[in-house]
Amino acid sequence: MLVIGERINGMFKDVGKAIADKERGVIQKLAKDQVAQGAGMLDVNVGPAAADAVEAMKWLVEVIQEVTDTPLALDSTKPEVIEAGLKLVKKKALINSTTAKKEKLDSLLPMAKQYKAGLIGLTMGESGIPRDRHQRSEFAARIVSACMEAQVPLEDLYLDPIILPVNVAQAQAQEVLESIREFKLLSDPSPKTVVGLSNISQGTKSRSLINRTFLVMAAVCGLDAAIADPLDKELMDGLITAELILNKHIYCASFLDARRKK
Ligand code: THG
Repeated sequence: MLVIGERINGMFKDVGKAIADKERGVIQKLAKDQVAQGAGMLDVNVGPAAADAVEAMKWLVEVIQEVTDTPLALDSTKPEVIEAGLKLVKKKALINSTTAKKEKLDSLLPMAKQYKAGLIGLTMGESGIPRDRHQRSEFAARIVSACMEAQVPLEDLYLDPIILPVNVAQAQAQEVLESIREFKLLSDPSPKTVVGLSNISQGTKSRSLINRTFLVMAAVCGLDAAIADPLDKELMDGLITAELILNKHIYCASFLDARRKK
């Protein structure tokens, strides 16, 4: 499974402050540490407070790329912020994200094509957050057909069923797991699937335990990628162990040491 490091997000106090005060070292350490602990991609989100989001995205992308060439997921609700990042990336990037709304698809699909970027499709539309697996599939199908029309390769599409916090929307977690299975049936080649893992535990105690348990369950359903915290060692060990049991790698007595990043 691809782990997309979630920590470079202005939603976190340390990162919000680093963006405001231009503290390169704070961002560069988070970039290096996440990669060292197993992130195959880094999410980059300037957060809600950034005074000039376009400038903040440019600064983050440049500062991160000075210390790693790990690909970046450009995370913003504003297409102009995403495009500012796309202009600077050295590796194939992931646009995070479009929704099934027409105006979002109309601006982000041509961007994915022009910059040869991957694309996350959040399965929500005009009516907002999906109610159940059926609405998720409906939005997913709209995103898949829009990609086909715009000639964005389906191999580049990651569908996101949208995880909600288990303390306020308990029944949704199972809907998300079913959606991960169902999205695979929408097209050939299948779209990939991704979740923003830490959403599930927002506002709860035992965050790490809830995140780790859900990630293992989602792995069984065939989840391809998770925006998650690779600095959570127990999360990463849980994932390695789930993938062992799913026969993704060969057992040996030291399977954890063998798969852990040094
Ligand atoms: N799907 C996609 N992209 C996403 C999400 C998603 N990007 C953002 C988010 N969801 C995934 N990333 C995070 C990052 C942080 C947290 C949750 C998800 C988080 N932050 C602490 C909180 O809110 O309690 C911040 C507290 C602190 O300062 O320490 O939980 O679903 N495509």
